[in-house]
Amino acid sequence: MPHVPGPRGRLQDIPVSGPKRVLLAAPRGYCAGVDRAVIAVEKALERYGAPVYVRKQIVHNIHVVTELERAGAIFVDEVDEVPEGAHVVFSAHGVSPAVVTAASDRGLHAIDATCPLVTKVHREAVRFARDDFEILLIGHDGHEEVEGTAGEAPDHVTVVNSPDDADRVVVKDPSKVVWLSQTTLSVDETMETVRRLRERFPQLNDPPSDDICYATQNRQVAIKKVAADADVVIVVGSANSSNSVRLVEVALEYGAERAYRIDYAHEIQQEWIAGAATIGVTSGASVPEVLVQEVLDELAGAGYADVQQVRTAEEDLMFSLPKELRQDAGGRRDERALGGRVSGRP
Ligand code: 10D
Ligand code: SF4
Repeated sequence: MPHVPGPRGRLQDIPVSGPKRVLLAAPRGYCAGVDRAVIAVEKALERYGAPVYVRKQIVHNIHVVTELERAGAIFVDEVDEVPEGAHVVFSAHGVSPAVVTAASDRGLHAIDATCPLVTKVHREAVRFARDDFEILLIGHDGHEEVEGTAGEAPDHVTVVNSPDDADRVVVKDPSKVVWLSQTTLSVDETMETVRRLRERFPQLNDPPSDDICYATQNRQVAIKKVAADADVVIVVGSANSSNSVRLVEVALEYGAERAYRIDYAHEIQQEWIAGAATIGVTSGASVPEVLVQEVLDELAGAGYADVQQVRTAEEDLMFSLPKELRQDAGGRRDERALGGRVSGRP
């Protein structure tokens, strides 16, 4: 079923003390890695025809996945579910070398849509493991990105889930330890985890550069500013989207009385906005802008038609497509593959 916006006018326009307004965080929504991964699936469908298989959700957004399914993508959990010889796209969150090998053993044509900023963390893991460091990977156990990064050097990596985990983790040689992280964590919580690790292991090494990516950081900075002036914050993003869920937590920590995550505008409940003069709105890095627009329309119907954008950074990063898609069928370089499309960008 194609997504159709829910009925308008569900929410009532109840007066509050003072004028009603929306503070719309910017940057929000699609990051460069998500844009590239979604285009990669679209291009693979265009070039090879349906079906194209995708290992795991290409990005953690139910709307994106549903739309790509309608276009002919088939999402699977593991490569052994893909028919031999077929095309398979690896998701933006990355894969371990074991998955690459399993795909190749099966004769699959793999298209690697791993975000280059995730690949950067993989390379760091490989390098520190080669130099025989013990790697404390701060991230959420079971998240695809953490599985992929840890899989680069399983004998050297220990996952640290939380600041409390930092107090318990055991290392063999405290003089040769480094921390790395998942790209989509809360910056503040990660710094607290590092602080506690360093208390226990003073010789702890830092990553060569930030592992939490620019998009995650920018969206957190923007929602902090919005939350300070908002009664309620609404975050558009799916439940399994780490960076989206972090935005709810950050909003609550930085002054919003209430904060909610939704996939679609019709999920907004009347009681969430009751008495609110200012509603903050943002969206995770895997969320198309059309879903935010639907939220703004829904809120406008409840009297929140005054939308003020709060911008804390400009973003213009774009990644070229996965190398497997950069040549056209005749072996020529596909110029359309350079950069990303602009639709869906904030
Ligand atoms: O759960 P998450 O925040 O890592 O992923 P999502 O697909 O929501 O956002 C894009 C982030 C990626 C692909 C990890 F780098
Ligand atoms: Fe890449 Fe960051 Fe987007 Fe993840 S959130 S896909 S690391 S740019």
